[in-house]
Amino acid sequence: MKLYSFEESGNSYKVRLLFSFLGVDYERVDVDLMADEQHQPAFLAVNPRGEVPALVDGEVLLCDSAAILMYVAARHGPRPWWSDAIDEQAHILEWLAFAASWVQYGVFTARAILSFGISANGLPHDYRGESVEAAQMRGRHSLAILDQHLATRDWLACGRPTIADIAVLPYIALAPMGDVALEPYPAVCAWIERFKRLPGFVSIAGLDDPRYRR
Ligand SMILES: N[C@@H](CCC(=O)N[C@@H](CS)C(=O)NCC(=O)O)C(=O)O
Repeated sequence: MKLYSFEESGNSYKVRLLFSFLGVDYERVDVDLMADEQHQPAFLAVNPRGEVPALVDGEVLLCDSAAILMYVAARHGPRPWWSDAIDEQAHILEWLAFAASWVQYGVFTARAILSFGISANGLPHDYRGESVEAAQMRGRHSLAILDQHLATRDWLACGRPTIADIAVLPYIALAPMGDVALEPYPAVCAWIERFKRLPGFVSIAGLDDPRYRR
């Protein structure tokens, strides 16, 4: 399997985490987002969306982290990271959707603006019309939702670590890079620490030092 990825991309990191947890070898192709390689013809021929991650597995091409997580987890499972039970699958999908909406347009966007000096996807990198305050507000709201959910459970779905946790955790744990503090959310902080102790966990720049800037 070939993974198109960028070192500091949290969405790419999700897939690298799953590969590491599974102990699966893969070929990694770096796409430099800061040099705009994602918008050059060579990469657009792979992923017309101009985004990483993208995964190629034989004839299969997948251009979204949620789809890639599901595909890889199912191929190497379905348990523990995915499931063969339809109710568990639906609960995992609830959180994959949360990652692609609340998280992407909340803490993801605040981090992109403040730590990378760029706007979020779909806009030119130098577009300055996006509001960091709105992204931070949405980020804090999503943290409150998560904190309430995790106050009575260790993992987001199915009573075990799944791709739901892998999809949601990275940008939440990186929220301080967008000046969104985690301290007011103790259940979220405990979940992040639990996740870091999973065998095979790998880190990303900014996780332990939120002052990290591009
Ligand atoms: N829905 C996509 C979003 C992927 C995404 O946001 N990718 C970012 C990096 S984390 C990207 O490639 N941005 C391109 C750009 O900023 O031009 C997914 O979950 O994979």
